Amino acid sequence: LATEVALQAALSRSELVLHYQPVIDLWTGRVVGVEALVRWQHPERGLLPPRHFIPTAELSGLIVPLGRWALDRACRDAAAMTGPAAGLDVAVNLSARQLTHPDVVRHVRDALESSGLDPRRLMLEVTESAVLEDDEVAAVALDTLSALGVRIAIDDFGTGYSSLLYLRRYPIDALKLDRAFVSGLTTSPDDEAICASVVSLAHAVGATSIAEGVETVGEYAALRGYGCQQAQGFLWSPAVPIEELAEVVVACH
Ligand code: G
Ligand code: G
Ligand code: MN
Ligand code: NA
Repeated sequence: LATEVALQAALSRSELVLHYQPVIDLWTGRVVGVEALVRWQHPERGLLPPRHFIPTAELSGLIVPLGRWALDRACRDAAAMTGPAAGLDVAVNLSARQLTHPDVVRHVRDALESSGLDPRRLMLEVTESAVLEDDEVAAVALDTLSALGVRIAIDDFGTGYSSLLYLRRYPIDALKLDRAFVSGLTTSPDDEAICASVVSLAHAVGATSIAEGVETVGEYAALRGYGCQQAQGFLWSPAVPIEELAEVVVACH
């Protein structure tokens, strides 16, 4: 695992990069957005996935500057997207520490203003645990962000708890169905029931249903059958550098 000192240095040396995974509208088959996922371009160890350094960032509090960097970068990249990638929505992961940080609204507003990105193109992904950590503070932050026009998604939906309460309490625009359930589609009747239920729950509360980690045509067909609206996964594309995005968008269509 990365140390705090090494990660701090990486952040100041600009060794972090964002890759973008396409999100597909299952009805039209078109790419409608991307999820921004951070990687560390390590000078010796190569490209490191988030699990090597996000836990350290969370524990040390570096997740706040790291997350702010990701937010700024993603907004600027999205605003500058051209050709086949023009106008795509962008989803950015927000950790619990960011969501409950006193300056979170200012950080998001600054990222929008300095990039010129239409707030409606930005979706912030928060986990159930993030919302749980500081209920009242999270509620105020989410309401304020929502009023800016930014959309809010619950990431890894179904893996935390009290999920249903959040739907009533927070301005939720999308539910991201966790990969754990999606990978059981076509093999586990329980996972099939869970996926179908989350999709209809999303529909019932007026939220967009987004499936994660779709790898097979069978999973895709099942989700489409349940009425799931959007999906992402290796079936279409992993997260790719911004330079490759236009090409990937064309290939997905
Ligand atoms: O890309 P990969 O599937 O390895 O990402 C694993 C997880 O790392 C993501 O699901 C997400 O929860 C987390 N992650 C990726 N990028 C960011 C980021 O910019 N901020 C935060 N807080 N988490 C991220
Ligand atoms: O935000 P979250 O932690 O859910 O990020 C999604 C993670 O899942 C990313 O790290 C991404 O690299 C990974 N991922 C995306 N699509 C697939 C997929 O189809 N299969 C698997 N196994 N992982 C995926
Ligand atoms: Mn996510
Ligand atoms: Na997730």
